[in-house]
Amino acid sequence: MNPGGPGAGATPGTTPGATPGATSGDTVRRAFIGLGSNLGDRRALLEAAVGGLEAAGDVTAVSPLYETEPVGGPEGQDAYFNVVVELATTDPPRRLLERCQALEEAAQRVRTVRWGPRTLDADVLWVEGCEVDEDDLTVPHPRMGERRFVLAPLADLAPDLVTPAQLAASGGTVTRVGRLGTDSQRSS
Ligand code: A4P
Ligand code: MG
Repeated sequence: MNPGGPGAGATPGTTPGATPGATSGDTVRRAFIGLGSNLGDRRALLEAAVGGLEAAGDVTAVSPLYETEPVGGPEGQDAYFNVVVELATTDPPRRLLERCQALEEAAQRVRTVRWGPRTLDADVLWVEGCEVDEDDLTVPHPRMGERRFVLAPLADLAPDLVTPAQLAASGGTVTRVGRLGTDSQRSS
């Protein structure tokens, strides 16, 4: 991640000058949510999640759809579909986490083993100007800088936030497989 802007050379995942904690309630901020699915009708589950995120503000962009190799977790899992969604939202990070967890619940996600197969994983990746370091919420997402399944779709939407070197150094195989049906009218 390079949230300081082009050429800032920031440490991946940090936001120089960010105010810790929540945002004020009426400031519209750019935010990115990562969505993944490797169980059930992956495409339909991601499309439903993107639709659900419209309650958080304007969905300003949805990345191309990627099929990605599972990172971590038990052997033999099916491949994931992953996308990143860009929002213009007044929600603070914790409200976005609540929305993500509600979407996972709506997808009837069952937790068995960490990084095990799931109908939906919804993570708060980055919120403009915000850093949170609490027991149940870390923003920017602490593992995003290592993961190509996050950085590739994020770089499609926000080349100002991901340097080519960060993308090249990230791990895991990802393949672009088109787009979700919900975003054909959007610009990116
Ligand atoms: N949590 C803390 N910070 C955040 C945040 N920024 N966004 C807490 C979302 N959640 C956050 O998550 C565990 C706890 O993380 C939550 O209670 C929340 O309060 P979880 O969703 O219950 O469990 P998890 O997702 O299995 O754990 P974890 O460690 O969050 O996993 P990740 O990092 O979300 O990775 N491979 C591919 N190819 N594609 C994927 O999408 N996803 C994962 C999950 C692993 N491998 C993958 C993919
Ligand atoms: Mg998660």
